[in-house]
Amino acid sequence: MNIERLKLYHFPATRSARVKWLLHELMEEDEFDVQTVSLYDLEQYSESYRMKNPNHNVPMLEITTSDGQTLTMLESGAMVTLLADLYPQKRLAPAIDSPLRVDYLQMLYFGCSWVDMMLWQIRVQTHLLPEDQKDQRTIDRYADKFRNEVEPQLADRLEQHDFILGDEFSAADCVMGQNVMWARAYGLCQPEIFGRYMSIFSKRPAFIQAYADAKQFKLESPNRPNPG
Ligand SMILES: N[C@@H](CCC(=O)N[C@@H](CS)C(=O)NCC(=O)O)C(=O)O
Repeated sequence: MNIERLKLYHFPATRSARVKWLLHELMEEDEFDVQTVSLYDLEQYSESYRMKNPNHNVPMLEITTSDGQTLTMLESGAMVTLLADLYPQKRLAPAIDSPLRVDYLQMLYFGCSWVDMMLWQIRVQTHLLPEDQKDQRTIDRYADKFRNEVEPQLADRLEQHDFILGDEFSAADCVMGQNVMWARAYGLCQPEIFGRYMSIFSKRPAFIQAYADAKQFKLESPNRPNPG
C-alpha cells in the first residue's frame, strides 16, 4: 500500500493519543494531519462524523492511498499495529516472523482490550455516567482486579527493563504508557516503578509533541450522553 497522506481524528489525552504518539515517533509533524474532534461539544455525534464513524468516538484514521482511495480505521489498537508495521525502518514493531512478535502482539492486545476494558469501566462509572447510574461495586471490582492482576505483570517487566517489551521502546509502549498514565489518574499504578517508566518515556520528543495538548482533557468530561 502506498500512502499519500494520513489524517487522525483526535481528542487530547484520550485513546487517540496512543496513535498520535506513534505517528510522531514514525514521521515528522508536517507529514500527517490531525483534526481535533471536540468531544465536549459533542462533535462526535454530528451527522457528518457519524456517517464516517458510527461508534461516535476517536480515534479515527483516514488513510489516503496514492491511487486515490480513502481507507478508514476506527480502533486504536488496529491503527497502532498497522502503522508500526508500515514503517519497519523505525523498528517499533518486531518483524512478523520474529519470535519477539509473540510478546509484542500479546502486550498490544492486552493493553488495548483487557487492560483498557478495566480502565474504561472505572472511568465510566466514576466520571461519565449520570449519578443515579454509577455503581461503586463495579469500580471496586475492576480497581482490585487491575491492582492485583495487571499491575504485577507490568511491574515485573518494568523492574527488569526500561520498556514494556525490553530495553527498546516499541509501539506497545504507546499503548501501555498511555494506559499507565490513565491508571495513575484513577489512583492505580502508584508504585514507584511506574513513575520511573513514565519519567523515561515522557522525555521522548514524540511523546512531548503528542501530549502537548493534554491540558484540554478533563476527567469530569462534560456533556457525554452515551459514553462507551
Ligand atoms: N475501542 C476504541 C474506543 C475509542 C473510544 O471509546 N474513544 C473515546 C475517547 S477515549 C471517545 O471518543 N468517546 C466519545 C463518545 O463515545 O462520546 C479504541 O480504542 O479506538
